[in-house]
Amino acid sequence: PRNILEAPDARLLEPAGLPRRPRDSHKGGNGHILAIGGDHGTGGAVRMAAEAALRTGAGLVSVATREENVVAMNAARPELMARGVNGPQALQPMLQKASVVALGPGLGQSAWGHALWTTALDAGLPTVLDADGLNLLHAAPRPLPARIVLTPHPGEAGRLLGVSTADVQADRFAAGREIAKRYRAVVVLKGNGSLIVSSEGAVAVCPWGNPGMASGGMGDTLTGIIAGLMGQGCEPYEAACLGVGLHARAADVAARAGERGLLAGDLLDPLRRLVNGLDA
Ligand code: B4P
Ligand code: MG
Repeated sequence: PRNILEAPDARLLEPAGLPRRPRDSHKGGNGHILAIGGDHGTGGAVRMAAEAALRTGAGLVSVATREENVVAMNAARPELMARGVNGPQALQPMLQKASVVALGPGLGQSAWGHALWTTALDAGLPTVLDADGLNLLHAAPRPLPARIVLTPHPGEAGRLLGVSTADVQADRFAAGREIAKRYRAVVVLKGNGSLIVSSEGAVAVCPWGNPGMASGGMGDTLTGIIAGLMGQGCEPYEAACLGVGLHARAADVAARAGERGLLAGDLLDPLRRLVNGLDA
């Protein structure tokens, strides 16, 4: 496989690719991310995506989730605007205020998750689709927004293609390209050496990251990072390349304290330094 460092899009993995923030920057100009997910028992997933979007520099981050998650989320991270939504009616006004949607972490596949999923996709906003957002797409194909990033791990990629996880891993380039083509989407095929595939089939490979990242919540964090970058003006492919690179490099910094026991939340501090171009 080709290494990103030899690929024409290598520069997109460099944080220097992030535009400098103007002096008169205001929160309204740095993206309003709406993270949607967090069914019973998986509220942590959507919170991690939302926090990662904040630490990537998003101006505002809202969370649409199950009512039961709201008190804890607001207490632990008051910068988040978390609301309990019981269905599409409650979600609509939140979508109207958002500029980018992060859809899927902890969403589940119940009637609740499905209803929020259809409403969010139909809004047509730039969207990062992950986790159960991808599993629902496999179960019930639906038109996607024009600006869309899909972030499957090999298991989710296999489901989207109707093949096994082993088949995906046997030819990751072919699998990534096929998903990008089928859904006219930017695709991040996660795993050791994550691939970023443009909707035209250009491929970049991430040379960073480590096995410590094989722990719960890592993928949710990546979703929030990519959404946060899109909110700050990056196009989907650029946001996906830059986001995967920042995520993996933040994990490499955090893993200096050991790969075993690395938590997704440990990425947030180094992520902030990297996104600002500081030595982590
Ligand atoms: P789920 O149970 O759906 O896991 P999840 O909730 O999506 O977890 P999370 O969001 O935290 O992590 P994600 O994988 O999205 O699915 C897990 C199942 O999927 C596994 O039991 C397995 O069946 C299958 N599966 C997943 N990855 C596989 C793989 N690589 N090979 C074979 N089967 C796989 O995101 C994790 C993040 O960490 C990504 O950004 C990823 O690139 C990174 N990461 C993980 N391991 C890494 C490594 N070794 N090196 C570099 N980066 C790594
Ligand atoms: Mg995941």
